[in-house]
Amino acid sequence: MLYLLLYPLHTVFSVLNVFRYITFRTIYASLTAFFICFLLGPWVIRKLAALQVGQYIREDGPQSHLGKAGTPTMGGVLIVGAVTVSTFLWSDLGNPYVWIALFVLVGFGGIGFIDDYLMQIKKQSRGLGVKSKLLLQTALALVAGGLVVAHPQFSAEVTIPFLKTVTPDLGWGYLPFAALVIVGASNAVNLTDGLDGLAIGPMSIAAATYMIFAYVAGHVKIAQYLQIPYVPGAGELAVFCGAIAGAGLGFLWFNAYPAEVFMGDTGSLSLGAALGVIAVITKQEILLLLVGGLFVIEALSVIFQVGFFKMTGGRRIFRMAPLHHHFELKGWPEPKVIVRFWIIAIALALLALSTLKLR
Ligand code: 57M
Repeated sequence: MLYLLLYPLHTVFSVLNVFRYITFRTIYASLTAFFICFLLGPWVIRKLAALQVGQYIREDGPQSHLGKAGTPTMGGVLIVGAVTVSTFLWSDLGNPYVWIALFVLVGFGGIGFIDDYLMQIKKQSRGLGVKSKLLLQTALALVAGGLVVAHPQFSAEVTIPFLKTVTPDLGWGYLPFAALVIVGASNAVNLTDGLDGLAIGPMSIAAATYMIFAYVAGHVKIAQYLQIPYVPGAGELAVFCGAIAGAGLGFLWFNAYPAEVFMGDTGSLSLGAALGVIAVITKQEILLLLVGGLFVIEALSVIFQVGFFKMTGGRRIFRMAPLHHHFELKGWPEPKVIVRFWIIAIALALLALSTLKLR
C-alpha cells in the first residue's frame, strides 16, 4: 500500500524513491510484523486468557505437559494479523502472487481458527475431524494452486536441488502436486508444534531462507547468473517472507520456554501452508524438503510410527511420535530438545542456501 501510495511521489520527494526497492520494503515488513507481535502480544494473551481460550492437554502425552494446561492458545491470530497488516503496508498490492500468498495464509488460518474454536467449545483436544480438516485444506490448496497455474508466466517444470539440467515437466499433474506441497507443509508444521517455540523458530528460519530465494527468483540478472528459474514478480514475495520471519520472532518472544501462549492450529496450519505456496510460486518446491527439513523429519516420524504400529499390531519405533516426544521421554529437558531442533533447522537452511551455488 505504501508502495502504491508513496512511490509515485518520488518525482517530487526523491527520498521516496527508496520504496522502489524490495530489499528496503522487506526489512521494514519484518520490523513492522515483529513490533506488531511484540507490542500487541501481552494484550492478545490477556484477551485470550480472559476469553478462557486455554489449551486442553491430552493425558496420554508426556507428563511434563500436564503443567501446561490452561496456557492461552490461538496466538496464531496475532501472527496471521501481523503478517497480513505488514504485507498490506509494504508490498506491491498490484502483484498477484502477494494476493495468492495472503489468500493461503488467511484461508488456512481460518480452517485452524474453526478447529481451535471447536476445541474451546467442546473443551477437548480434538476440534475439526481429521477428514473434514483435510478436505477443507485440499480444497483451498487446489484453488491456490489453480491461481498459480493460471498465471500467464506459469511453468509446470519442477526444479530439483543440486541438478540444474533435470527439470521434469509435470503438465496437468502440477496442480495436484502444488496442492500436495501446500497441504503437506501445513500439516507437517502442525505436527511439529508440540513444544515451546519448536515450530515458530524453524518457521522464521525457513521464511528467511525463502525470502532470499524469492528475491533471487524475481531478479532476472541474479536468477540467470545463478541458473535458477526466473519467475517475474516472485521477488515481491520476499516482503511476505520477511513479514513471516519478523512476526515469528515477535511471537517467539512469548512462545519461548516456558510459553505464555501457543499459536494453535490458527498459527500452525496457516504458516505451514504459506511456506508451501511460497515454495510453489518461487519454483523451489522440492527444496522445501530441505528448507523445512525439520518439519519433514517430524512428519516422517509420525508416518513411520503409525505405519509400524499398524503393521506389527502395536509395536513402536519411537517411544512416542512426533519425534520431539521421543526425546522428551528419553529424559532430555524440553529446552534442550527445542534448541537442538533449531540447530538442525539452521543447518538445513544453510544446506538449502548452498544449492544456489552447488548445481
Ligand atoms: C497437534 N498439538 C500438540 C497447541 C499448538 C497422528 C498423530 C501423531 C497426531 C498428533 C497431533 O495431534 N498433532 C497435531 C499437536 C498440542 O499443541 C496444541 O496444538 C497446536 C498446534 N496444532 O499450538 O495449541 C500440545 O503440544 C504442547 N505444546 C507446547 N508448546 C507449544 O508452543 O508445549 C504446543 C505448542 C499442547 C502442549 O502440550 O497441548 C499436541 O502434541 O497435542 N498427535 C500427537 O502428537 C500425539 N502422538 C501420538 O498419539 N503418538 C502415538 C501414535 C502416532 C502411534 C505414538 O507415538 O504412540 C501426542 N500428543 C499428545 N499426547 N499431546 C501424544 C499424546
